[in-house]
Amino acid sequence: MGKFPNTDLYCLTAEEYSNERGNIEVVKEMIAAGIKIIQYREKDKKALYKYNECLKIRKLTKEANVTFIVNDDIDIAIAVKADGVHIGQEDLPIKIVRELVPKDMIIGLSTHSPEQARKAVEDGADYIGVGPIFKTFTKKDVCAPVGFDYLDYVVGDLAKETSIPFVAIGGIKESNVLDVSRHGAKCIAMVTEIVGADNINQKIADIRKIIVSNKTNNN
Ligand code: 3NM
Repeated sequence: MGKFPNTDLYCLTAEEYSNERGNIEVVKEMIAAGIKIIQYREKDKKALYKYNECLKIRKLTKEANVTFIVNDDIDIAIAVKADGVHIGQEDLPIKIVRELVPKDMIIGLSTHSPEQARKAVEDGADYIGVGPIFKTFTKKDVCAPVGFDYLDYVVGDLAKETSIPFVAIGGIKESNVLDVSRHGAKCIAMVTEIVGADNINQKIADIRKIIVSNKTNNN
């Protein structure tokens, strides 16, 4: 099983929302801003194109000691020696993915309900995505927002039974991240809010200030 890093922000690529910037440029900016986990997520590109981009991102993330996760494509994740792969409810079962990947590879799973979270734990996922917390247009086939009810379940009841890391995702912005943080999400994922920012470094710094202010207030 792979080890999920202890970090506050989880960034994902989405070139179509990146203000004309390429994924490599965006990833470099994320790394320069101190991001510790990056997922390559491109639904509509061809395998060879994705493989070539992932090779470059693998090199950049390795040099910076950043965890690199590939969305959906187990073969590309293995081929570029990514740290992990992230899959959805309609992809191959976790147990099968575990048989295919190197033994220390991180396997993440998107979940949208308490039942899916419990099954992910049973099946041996290394971390789960919890969402969509708010409405999002970035993931095309996602279910309706789960709101805070599902996040509260993961932070509360599920955490009593297991210590599986989780990442809150879906419609999270600088303007609502404080609420997500207050509900107990320690790691928060954002796509468009970060890749679409005019200044990625500044956006990440501003979001981090908000997350830290919540931690400070709780102490
Ligand atoms: N997964 P944005 S929502 C990739 O709920 C993804 O599993 C989701 O994009 C889930 O931050 C989502 O732009 C898209 O709303 C999140």
